[in-house]
Amino acid sequence: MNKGKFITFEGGEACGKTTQVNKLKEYIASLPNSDRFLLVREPGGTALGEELRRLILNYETDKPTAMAELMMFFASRCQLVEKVIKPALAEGKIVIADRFYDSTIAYQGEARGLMSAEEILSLTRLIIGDLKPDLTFYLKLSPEEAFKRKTNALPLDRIEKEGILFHQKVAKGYDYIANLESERFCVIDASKTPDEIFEVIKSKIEEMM
Ligand code: T5A
Repeated sequence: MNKGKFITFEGGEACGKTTQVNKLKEYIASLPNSDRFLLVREPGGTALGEELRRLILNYETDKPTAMAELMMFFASRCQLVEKVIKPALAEGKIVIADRFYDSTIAYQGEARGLMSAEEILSLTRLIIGDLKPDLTFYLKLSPEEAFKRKTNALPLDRIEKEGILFHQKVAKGYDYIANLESERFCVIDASKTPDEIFEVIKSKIEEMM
């Protein structure tokens, strides 16, 4: 039985997740109970997960098939959940993850066209059990706007290099799951300034605590 809380950040490329997670890190550091928080990222967050991240995002020699890619994301997630997230939640920590299974629904499910959101959710339950975020911040930004932000950020990884159509499907996948599990979603207009976005995030987290 979880005693802690599980918060995730989601959104398409360049929606500003890293910017917000960094702001949150600074805010948490200023709190008297900062050791109650744990920040992780996906793919990654464990030694094996970080190796998988390098392979998933930058391995060009023998590109994974869509299904192989899906399984690599799940391998990284499984390691992170069992070794880091579940133990931390059992200790009563607030775990904050930069991406989780909603990314798989949007990228592999919808954009790669591998399977439906419902099938990804079933697979998720099979692999990591019934762990589900208590709160998900979805930073919603149009792919067109995201592409403008990306022009200065080089080099791009394998997934970032996919075209606009792919990223439009990613957005569709996010909208679908945000609607399906609306009780845990906080949808934020990511075209606002970083400070405006952070105010929403901070007040939601304070409310939850
Ligand atoms: N993936 C991941 C899957 O396909 N399936 C999965 O199951 C999982 C878990 C992960 C990749 O893997 C894929 C998704 C990803 O393609 P990543 O490094 O985590 O790779 O990639 P992203 O999360 O996309 O990281 P990015 O750095 O691309 O985007 P961020 O973190 O959303 O954006 P950020 O904060 O770095 O900002 C991007 C730019 O925008 C500016 C920033 O200064 C920066 O230049 N910016 C703003 N500009 C204007 N207004 C704002 N509010 C701004 N906020 C930031």
